[in-house]
Amino acid sequence: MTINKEDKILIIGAGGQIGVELLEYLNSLYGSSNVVAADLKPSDAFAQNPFEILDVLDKNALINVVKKHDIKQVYLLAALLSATAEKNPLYGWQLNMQGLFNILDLAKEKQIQKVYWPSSIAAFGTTTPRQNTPQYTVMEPTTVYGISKQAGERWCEYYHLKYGVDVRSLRYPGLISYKSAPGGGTTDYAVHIFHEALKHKKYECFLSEYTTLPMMYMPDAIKATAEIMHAPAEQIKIRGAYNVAAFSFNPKEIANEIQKHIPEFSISYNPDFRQEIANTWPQSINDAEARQHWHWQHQYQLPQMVTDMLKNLKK
Ligand code: NAD
Ligand code: AKB
Repeated sequence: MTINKEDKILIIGAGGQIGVELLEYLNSLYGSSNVVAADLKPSDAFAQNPFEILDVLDKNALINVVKKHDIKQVYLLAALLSATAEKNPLYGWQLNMQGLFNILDLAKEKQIQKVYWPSSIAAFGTTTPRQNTPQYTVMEPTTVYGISKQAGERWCEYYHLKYGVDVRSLRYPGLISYKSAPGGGTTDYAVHIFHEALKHKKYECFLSEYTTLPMMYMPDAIKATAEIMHAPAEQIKIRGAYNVAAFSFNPKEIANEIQKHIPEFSISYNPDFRQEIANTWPQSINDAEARQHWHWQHQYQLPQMVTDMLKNLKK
C-alpha cells in the first residue's frame, strides 16, 4: 500500500456502521490527528479525532471544513440505506446523489485529491443474473437506493473521465459487524440475529429462510476499502465501482451456524417489505476484476465470522 502520511483525511458519516471501523483503521495508518470525523452528531467513537458537525448537503459548510483542515482525501459514507430510502425516496435520492456531487465537485475543483464513495450490490436488479453476478452485466435496480448507487457509479466514472477525478469505489455486499449498529438496510438482519441470539436465544427474521444474499465481515470490508484507496492509480481500471465478495448465506444457514455455538437458539420468519428488496438483489458475486487488478482477497468465511462475532459481542 502506498500511504502518504502527511495527507489529512475527512470521513463524512464517521458515526455509522462502516465509519466507526474505518476511522479506527485510518487512525492506525495516518495518526488520529490527521483523520477528521464528520457526522450530523457527535459520538464517543471520535474521542481521539478532530470532529466536525457537518451536513454533507450544506456545500458551504463542507468547503469550510475542507479548507480548515487542509483535507486531501474524502471518504463519503453519509447515505440513506435501502430500507430507509424506500420509506423516504426523495430525500434518499437527494442525500445519496447531491452528497456525492458536492464531493466530486470539490475534487473537480482540485480542492481535494482523492475520493472514496461506496456503491452496493443494490445497484443490480431483477434482470441481473443472480448467481456469480459478474462485474459487467444488466443493471436495472428497482429500489431508490439501488438507482442512486447505479447513477452514482456512472457519475464517478464520468468525473474521472472528464475531469481526471481520482475516485474509487466498491460494490459492498451486506456488511456484518459488532462495533456499531447497522443503519437501516435489508441485510441488517445478519447483525441483529447475533444480538438476539445472545440476549434472548431466539430471533424473528424479517427475511424468509431461503433468502440468500452476498455478505462480508467488516474487517474484510475495511481491508478492501484501504487497499483500493492505497493502490497505485494505474491498477484502478474501473472508476465506476468494483464487485467485491466474500461469502453468501441465507437466514437458515446463519442460524444453523449460530446454533453450533448456542444450541438452544431458534429462528422464526416474518418477512416484511425488505423481502421485496432482497428478492431483487444477487445471491452471489463474481469479483474477478478486483482480484486481478489490485489483488483483493477476503479472509473471513461464514464460520470464522460467526465465531468472531459471538466472541466479541459476549465481551
Ligand atoms: P450508516 O447508516 O450506518 O451510516 C451513515 C452515517 O452517515 C450515519 O452516521 C449518519 O448519521 C450519517 N449521515 C446521514 N446523513 C448525513 C448527512 N446529511 N451529512 C453527514 N452525515 C450524514 O451507513 P453505513 O452502513 O456505514 O454505510 C456507509 C456507506 O456504505 C453508504 O453509502 C452505504 O450505502 C454503503 N454501503 C453499506 C453497506 C452495509 O452493509 N453497511 C453495504 C453496501 C454499501
Ligand atoms: C443494505 O442492505 O441496504 C446495505 C447494502 C447491501 O447496500 N447493507
